Amino acid sequence: MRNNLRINGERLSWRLAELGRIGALPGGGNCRLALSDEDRRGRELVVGWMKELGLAVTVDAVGNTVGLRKGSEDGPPVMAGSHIDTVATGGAYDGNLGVLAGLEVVAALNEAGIATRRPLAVAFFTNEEGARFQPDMMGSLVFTGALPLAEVLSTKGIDGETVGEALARTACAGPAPAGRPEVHAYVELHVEQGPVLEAEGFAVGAVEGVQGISWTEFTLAGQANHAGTTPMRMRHDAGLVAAEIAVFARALAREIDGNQVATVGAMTLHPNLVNVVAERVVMTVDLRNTDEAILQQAEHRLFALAEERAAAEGVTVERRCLARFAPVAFDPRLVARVEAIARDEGLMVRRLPSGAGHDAGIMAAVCPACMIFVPSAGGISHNVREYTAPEDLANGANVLLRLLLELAE
Ligand code: HGY
Ligand code: MN
Ligand code: MN
Repeated sequence: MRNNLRINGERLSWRLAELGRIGALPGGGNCRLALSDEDRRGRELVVGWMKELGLAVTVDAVGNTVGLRKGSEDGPPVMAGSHIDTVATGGAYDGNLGVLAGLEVVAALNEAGIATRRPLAVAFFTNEEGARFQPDMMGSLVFTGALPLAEVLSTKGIDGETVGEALARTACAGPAPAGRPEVHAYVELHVEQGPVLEAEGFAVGAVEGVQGISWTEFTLAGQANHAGTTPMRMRHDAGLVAAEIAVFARALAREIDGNQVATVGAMTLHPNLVNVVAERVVMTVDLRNTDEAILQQAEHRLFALAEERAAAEGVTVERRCLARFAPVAFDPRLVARVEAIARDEGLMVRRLPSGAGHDAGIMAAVCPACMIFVPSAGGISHNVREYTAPEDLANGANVLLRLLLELAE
């Protein structure tokens, strides 16, 4: 009975589409920023499904939500999870797939009348994206005790509201204790968000780990002045230094090559007017690499460049770390199981690192963890055109089903 158990691909696609209607953007895609009203509505929908499936739902102080399916024995559950918050130009699959595929596994087990020895859990963690409140993976960091709750609650988002205020306004918090996780193993199904699987013709990725992440916010302060009357030699143009940092970040990534990536995603000039030399710029630089030592070198070179160019322009520079994660390796036994199950399903599978951060990278600190990737069309993500074919979604969910069943016995 267990061997030919399958998930229901149509129902999985239907749930993804239903969740995708919340925070839907006019031209397609989603905006459900963490602890926004849209996030709250998405949570209500998913918690409703959890309850329909007979799961006991608990919510902790930052809104991490866990649906628990009893096993024939008590003890730490086998957990599937991910996130349902999105970036402002998000797609329908990033995060959502891992949560809804977990619910699909529960539905398949319920329909087949299968009880597992260990309890099963399906979780979504608050603010995985880190787009509104930094750092990313904030919820799973609190869940695992890696980030103090008080520090998180006082964190101010890019729109000025703190996490604590947003939790109060949206009533997303709950009474479950945070920071003392008891999880037997954690498996996260996720879209690759990159081009590798599709370009090389693989159906599944057995993810070996998550690359290191460094998010830095630079505040550059120069002098507002008249664009027409101020001689070039007298300028202290924060906008110029910001541009030099951005150009250097790209050149640095190209020079280091390999897995090094660099992104200037946010930049705000003040007063941001056509005829005023920029007085102040707040900008972010996202550096990542699978190798921690190289990532540190990249950081040091970037910081030195920012200091040097700011001094040359008579601009001051302040730096704030928004997020910093060293590379994480997943449990090799689980990675091997993902690979073996995918092969047994007749699916082409390859190992690869994750370029994106994930809750699995945080959960790996407290229990054996792994990830299953399925292809992203065109390697596109954090973009409303994000897409993964229904067959790929179902393939990934069936690998998830089999691995969860193995771990729960
Ligand atoms: O930034 C990331 O890698 C993830 O999407 N939070
Ligand atoms: Mn994600
Ligand atoms: Mn994401």
